[in-house]
Amino acid sequence: MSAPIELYYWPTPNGWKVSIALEEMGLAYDLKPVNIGAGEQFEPDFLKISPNNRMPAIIDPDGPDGLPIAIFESGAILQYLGRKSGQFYPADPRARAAVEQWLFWQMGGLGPMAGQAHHFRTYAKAIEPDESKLDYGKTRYTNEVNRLYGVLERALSDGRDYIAGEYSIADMAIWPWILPEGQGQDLADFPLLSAWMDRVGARPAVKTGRALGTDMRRPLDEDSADGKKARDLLFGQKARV
Ligand SMILES: N[C@@H](CCC(=O)N[C@@H](CS)C(=O)NCC(=O)O)C(=O)O
Repeated sequence: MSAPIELYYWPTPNGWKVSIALEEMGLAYDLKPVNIGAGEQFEPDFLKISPNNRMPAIIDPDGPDGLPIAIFESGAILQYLGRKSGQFYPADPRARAAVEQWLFWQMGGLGPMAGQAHHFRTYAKAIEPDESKLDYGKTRYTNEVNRLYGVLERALSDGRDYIAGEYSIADMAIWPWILPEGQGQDLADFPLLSAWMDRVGARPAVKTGRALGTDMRRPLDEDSADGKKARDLLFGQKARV
């Protein structure tokens, strides 16, 4: 039996992708919390693993050549775990391309756009007291997330149960990012997406992965010294060279 994978993690949508995948694939892991609200993502040892000062990241002590391997970026981690376990990432080139297009769609579109929607709708008012200055950003990203929900709804309209056909790492990447309340969306407008959310969310591994470390997280819009410190750390970043 191989040594547990080290999971560098904080309970956020990008973190959940990997905790869900590890649970689904039945891979043993050791949780290594990275409190991004307290600045632990800037610690030199973590930056050696994840030079972008973002979690999630993993170290697999038992890499492809038998040596340890460190990986950052949730999409790359999902692909790695899918290859390692031989699950949820089909080897057939056509099926693999179908999974990858949705995985990259999440990484380059839904994740960043939904992240900005959360920022302008929830967190920015604690930084910019003049809320009228937030209106353009709020509308821009809320509309874009609405468009992206529509893309998922149309994809699911051909009767498929999962986004790339069979259940895959693409579902694991997208599911944690459908958070209608914080993104200004109403799932009643997207019945097929809503049913897919329930279908994926009912999986025991998804429930376990989604719940990992829930008690560690503090709301970023919290009116407290910790909340302010977290916002300064997360939203005031410039190059650190
Ligand atoms: N593209 C990256 C994004 C990861 C990311 O944005 N992680 C956030 C939390 S969801 C983070 O670690 N933030 C720390 C920071 O902003 O300093 C991935 O998918 O892994």
